[in-house]
Amino acid sequence: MKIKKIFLAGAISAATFAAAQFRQTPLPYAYNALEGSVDAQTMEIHYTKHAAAYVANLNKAIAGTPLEKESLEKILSHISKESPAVRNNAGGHYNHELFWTVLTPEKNTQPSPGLAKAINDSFGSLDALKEKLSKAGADRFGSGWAWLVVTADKKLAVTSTANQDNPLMDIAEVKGTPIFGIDVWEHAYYLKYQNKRADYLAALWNVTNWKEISRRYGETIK
Ligand code: MN3
Repeated sequence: MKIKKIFLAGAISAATFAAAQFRQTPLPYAYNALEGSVDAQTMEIHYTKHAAAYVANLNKAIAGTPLEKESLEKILSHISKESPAVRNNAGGHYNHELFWTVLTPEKNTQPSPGLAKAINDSFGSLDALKEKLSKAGADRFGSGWAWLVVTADKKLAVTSTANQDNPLMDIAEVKGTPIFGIDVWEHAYYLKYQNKRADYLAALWNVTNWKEISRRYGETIK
């Protein structure tokens, strides 16, 4: 989310507003809301330390550059021309803002009829899609993300990226609009699951927000 710079006629100096172009959206649930799948301590550290650092470092990296006037999506679209600091932190901010919204304490959310049909057409079944996404997350060596994306031709695809890269970046192997993403950095699961990334991935299906994923799908295929 971008904050518009507001300059009050001489009352407050421009410098007061020079920082904090991008900011974190408040977490849409309590730190302990996903207990059972994601423990409260992990959620709190993840949101208030890791994700907060990405946005702070992004703002630092773009300060005084033309990127200050661009949307996050726009920056990601030409990331190959930017510094590693912009790449890592713009990606990190985008990815986490998405991640919080595609999880929910609400039980048994379901894909919309339109998304359910697209999933069946592309993967055979919802279970087959889950298996493919979990495998993409498990197979990602080191840190990164697994993604469900809508490609330019409006098809669904599963992909994975390293570090804080994502499918909106011009350097991505598989490009598309992410509608679901799974953080497989150790910071996302290590306190509760230690080395058992597969257990974390399996548990996330209990808190997956299919309502929000369906909303994003609908927006993307418009
Ligand atoms: Mn993370």
